[in-house]
Amino acid sequence: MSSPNTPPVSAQDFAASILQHLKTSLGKDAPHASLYDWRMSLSLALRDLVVDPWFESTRRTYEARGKRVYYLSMEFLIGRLIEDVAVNLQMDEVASEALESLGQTYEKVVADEPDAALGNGGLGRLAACFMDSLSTLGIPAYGYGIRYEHGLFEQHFDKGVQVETAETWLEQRHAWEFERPEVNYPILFGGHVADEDGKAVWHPEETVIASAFDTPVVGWEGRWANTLRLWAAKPDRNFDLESFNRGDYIAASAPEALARTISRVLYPDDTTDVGKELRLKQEYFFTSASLQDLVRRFLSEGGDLKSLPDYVAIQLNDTHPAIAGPELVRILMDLHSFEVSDAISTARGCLAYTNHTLLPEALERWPEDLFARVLPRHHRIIQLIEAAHFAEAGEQVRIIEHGEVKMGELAFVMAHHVNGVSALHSELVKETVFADLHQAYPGRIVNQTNGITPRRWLYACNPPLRNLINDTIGTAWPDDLEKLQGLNAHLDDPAFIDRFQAAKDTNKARLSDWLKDRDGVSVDPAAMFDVQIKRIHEYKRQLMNLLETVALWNEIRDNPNGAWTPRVKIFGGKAAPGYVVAKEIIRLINDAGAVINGDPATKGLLQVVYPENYNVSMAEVLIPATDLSEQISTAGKEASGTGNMKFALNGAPTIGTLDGANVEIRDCVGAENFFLFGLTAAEVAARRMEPDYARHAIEASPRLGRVLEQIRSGVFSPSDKDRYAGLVDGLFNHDYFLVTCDFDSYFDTQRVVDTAFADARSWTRLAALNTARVGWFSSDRTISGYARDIWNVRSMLATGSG
Ligand code: 26M
Repeated sequence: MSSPNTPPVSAQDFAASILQHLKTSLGKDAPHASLYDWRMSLSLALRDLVVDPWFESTRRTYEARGKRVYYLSMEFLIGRLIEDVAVNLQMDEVASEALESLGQTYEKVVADEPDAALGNGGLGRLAACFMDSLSTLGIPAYGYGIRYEHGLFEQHFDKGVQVETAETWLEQRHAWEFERPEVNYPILFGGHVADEDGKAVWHPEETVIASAFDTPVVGWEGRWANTLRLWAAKPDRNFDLESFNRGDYIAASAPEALARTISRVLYPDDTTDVGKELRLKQEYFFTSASLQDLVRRFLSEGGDLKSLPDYVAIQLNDTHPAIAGPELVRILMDLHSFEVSDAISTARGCLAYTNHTLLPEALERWPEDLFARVLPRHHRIIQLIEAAHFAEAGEQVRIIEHGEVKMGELAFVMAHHVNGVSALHSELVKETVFADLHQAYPGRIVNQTNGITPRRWLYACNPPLRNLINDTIGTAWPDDLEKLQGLNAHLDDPAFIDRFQAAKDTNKARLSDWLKDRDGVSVDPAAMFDVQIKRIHEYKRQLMNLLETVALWNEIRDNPNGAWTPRVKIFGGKAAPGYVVAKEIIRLINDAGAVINGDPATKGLLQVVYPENYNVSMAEVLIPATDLSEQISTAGKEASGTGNMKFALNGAPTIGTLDGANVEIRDCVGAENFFLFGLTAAEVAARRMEPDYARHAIEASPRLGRVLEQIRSGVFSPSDKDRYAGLVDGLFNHDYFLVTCDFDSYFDTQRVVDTAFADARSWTRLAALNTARVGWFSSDRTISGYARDIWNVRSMLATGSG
């Protein structure tokens, strides 16, 4: 493997490798090659360089026979990979040079890659950051998930209204994966359970084959590479043949149809859709395949299943793979003759569960009859698990209750550790959703505050700042992010602050060009770029941001000669297709934006921009160019947030509530360097008890009342004046997320931000201070915490870093 900071190949040799792939893998010569051909050739040439470190890591893992991590996640929100791999292999400059020598533009080729959008938002992106850190830290690990044919839908705006179309990333060849046609497992569904000689025997009705596709995940400097194994569903040919031989041609195609649907499409919700049978089948499909795979590997290495917990750490990314508990018990009991109590304790020794939300509508529950129909054996096993749990902890908490199977309770009971994703969230997990189980199993709930990979979220996406940091504190920071603290010593150096400002200006110019090229939108790079990008959700309160925007518009019109700080309000994010209120909020942002942007009275002072189809690669352009990070959720509702960390790392101060990881970000940067507003989680809970709290808040705020009246009366929807009457009435009557209560505090704090931003030098110092002080939020730190507190696994790298 290469030594630090030395590319493994010269630009000349790499150009030759690209040309070789162009010829032998794409069947083209340079004069006839399309952008796609060049992108594929570049990807394959890079992939070649990953294979040796990958084999070496796999060889050492098998040799060491140590414990391995299995990260089970329905979602891996990866984004593009060319730059990620190039950066991790120190090949970014070489790749760029090689392509230029072939007459191509590296940036254009990189931008041709479709995002692998196999996730909805924070939970899926966290899984992708964790894979990067597991490899960087040299921890033997496999990610397991689903190879969706269609990732998250594409979002378009039709007159401001969100319209969804199918995403089709696999219509083009996917350069990074290796198909493993020999790695197949049968996944069984339905049928019935019979008692045969005192043993429960499952006679399933349907079989689907899970087939593996492997993507190497290379860590920093190519020191280690793990595997992301995604399962694709295929029909069971044996089954086909049987009915085919009976002459029933039509029946023979039925399993084909089921198989193809299972890995067809990512569910686009980030709340549960009760009773969707296909979703349950997806969950069982990938969980069963993953467990069969890891058990087969363990046995092939001569392991004794009784000692499985010494060799296997399975992390459940939310409850989506919670069926892993009963499935592992089934494998141990039905296939390996374990006693029920041994099976349960062995499975529990392997399993840990991460909770990502307290929102009741996001906690998975399955109607018991549906569950028993799809997974009859697991239904029985869950009853055994519940009985064992009652014997151990008493009968306060049931797993099956009111005709529903509660996946959170199942995951909790079957896990040796349960973790929340920020300090505040983990405490709330103990006090609310799992209060009774916390009493029954004290010590089981722990915290692991989320993190982000600094390779993608600073080094790769922000070259100007990366270069400044390298020049200032050296190059050891990408895998030891606390080293950024070294920047603190330079915060009062005018030359450093000038360069920091120049880096931000470069990024803002780049975003401005990108907006112009893609959407034809012009923005003033001198204005404050105020950015809120995330899924559209009532609790995240994009609506409050929009209300503040309208209030500011009013204020500027009332006082056109005031010393206003020019702002561009940038929104980005998708709503779940069935989430009606979220879609109304999107439409209102677009409608209000059109009116405000068309108003000559506020031109140059206030602008609303909402680029459609927000995704990982859009985030990589927006975040480095951001001046102000909006993290304004109702306190107690955002489990952690990870966008908040990305902004701070890239030098954007936060306006935010005391919610999720905001609390810890504020601790790191210092209270005086964080624009805090709003009620605390405890105050939120208390305020909800007060009768008519929203009405009172509106009556107490003429500024808010005026904005709501404008929206209700059709100022932003003149052709359809009542369009937003329902949305506004909702705020008066059931403002569950306390938009009205926090509005004044938010507006006032935004004016403090205006004043602070007007002093350019001190603002830039504040921005740089954010970068210097948030190194703790590296996902390397998070993964080290999981390895130490939950998994009991160690790095394979002699010089373990981070
Ligand atoms: C469930 C059922 C059917 C279809 C989809 C779902 C589903 C998918 C994603 C439910 C929840 C999902 O994600 C929740 C999520 O993204 N939570 C976020 O997790 C981040 C990482 O821990 C946190 O930073 C965010 O605060 C939290 O909202």
